[in-house]
Amino acid sequence: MMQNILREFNIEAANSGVSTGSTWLEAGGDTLTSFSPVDGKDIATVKTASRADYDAVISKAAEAFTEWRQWPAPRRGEVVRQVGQALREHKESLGRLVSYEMGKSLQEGYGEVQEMIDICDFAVGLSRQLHGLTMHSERPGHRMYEQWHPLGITGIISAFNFPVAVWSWNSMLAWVCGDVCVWKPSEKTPLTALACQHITAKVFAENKVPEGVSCLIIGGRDTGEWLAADARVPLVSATGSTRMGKAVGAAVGARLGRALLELGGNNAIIISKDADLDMSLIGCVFGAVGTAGQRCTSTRRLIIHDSVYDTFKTKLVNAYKQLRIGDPLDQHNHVGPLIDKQAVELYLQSIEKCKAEGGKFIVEGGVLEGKGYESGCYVKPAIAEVKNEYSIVQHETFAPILYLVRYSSLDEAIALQNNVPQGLSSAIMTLNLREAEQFLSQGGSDCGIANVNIGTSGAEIGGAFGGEKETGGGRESGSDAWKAYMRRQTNTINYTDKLPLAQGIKFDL
Ligand code: UN1
Repeated sequence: MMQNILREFNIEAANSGVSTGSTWLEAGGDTLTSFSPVDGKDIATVKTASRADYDAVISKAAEAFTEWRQWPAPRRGEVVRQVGQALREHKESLGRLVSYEMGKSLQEGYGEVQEMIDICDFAVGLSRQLHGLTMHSERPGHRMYEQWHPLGITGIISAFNFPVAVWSWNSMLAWVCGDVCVWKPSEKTPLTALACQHITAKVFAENKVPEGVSCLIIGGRDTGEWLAADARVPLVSATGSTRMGKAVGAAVGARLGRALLELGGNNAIIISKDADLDMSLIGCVFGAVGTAGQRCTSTRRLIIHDSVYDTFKTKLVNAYKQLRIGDPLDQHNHVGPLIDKQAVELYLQSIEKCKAEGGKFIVEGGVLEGKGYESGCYVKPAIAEVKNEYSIVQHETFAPILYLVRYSSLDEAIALQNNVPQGLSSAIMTLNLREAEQFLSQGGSDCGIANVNIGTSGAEIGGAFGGEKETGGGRESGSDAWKAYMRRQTNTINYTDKLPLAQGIKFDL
């Protein structure tokens, strides 16, 4: 079955990882092998970009931009509409490939492709709504307004956990905005990127979109560094760890470029004394173990009111007993593998650090062995009772480890929720209107996403996605996130035969 899917996306045993659209370059960099954490097999190899390949791609992209920016935005939207259509046709196979290469459940693989389809639809509508404001000039016979123009090359650095959706949030918006995209996907998930490039290239060729509007450069850390340092790339949108984001942000900032950063989270759910505990349970367990705890929005901490702490803890422990861990392509299972053995190592180290700091595990972790677990990447979701200030709790571990903290007043709960370096997603489970409103108020959650009676993960594409503090401050996807992909120009037009100066300044010759 997987062989058919690879064939459907023109993926061979050995591939080039550098493309400007329909053209695939003879890539000159190292070879990397894509490994499936599902069964531990090597799937295919990809040749990465050398510096010369990278420069060739950027030149092609820059050339394409001068043409693409002249296309009317709704016409660009029409191309994106067709990309959405192609994704609908390939949803089953692309979702399966995501699940196989990355290890998330098949349902979540499909869900990821659905997010791509949704952002295409959103971008199509947006292509007729890239509007600015008009202002009243202080001078007679003058008109002032602003327009949004295409920016140029958008560099997209994406992570393994949403190997294709995050690229599409960026690229679909960037394309309707008139930008061209150069995508550096995670080197852990190159094949899903190749598949997307093939899907897009076909639609683009049918619409005579210039070569260079959709570029792919598979490579390691140095490729990301080239993008970050390159003044020809006005915007670099990067998703990944805070460590990576700090490096990208500093390099882009040093040349005064624009960085859109979507980095780590340390997301908490407050379980109030007035929560519907049964309903809350689903949100908490899915948030903590879904995608094996490898979403930026995964639930890392539960902050539970004293009066419901023991009851809710018992419910959690019972729920965890029912979790089925195994092949994510088998829809019977709830939890798939971690991305690779290095992630397993970090998971184990985090458990040890937590224990050393005094954490008490009420659901023990561990690596699974035996039939079905040959890849060595399957781990048990774990739960520990901790103090919020433990250094391990302050840190994002990309694995299914859930920390429990108790509280007695809502002010204390909100302080605990905010008291971490990251600020992505947050939630409160409560049926009490006063509590919900306090949590959402300016004195409440300090995160980019704050929910009531749903968990921290699973955001819809219609809202702006991103967070504060070490999460990086960027916003992607819905709302007015498109503005990051364009340059704003303020225009003042004088339609009189006088030239009055602003601020009443007199300057007579
Ligand atoms: C991410 O983990 O980088 O809200 C993105 C969610 C998804 C996106 C997560 N829609 O969980």
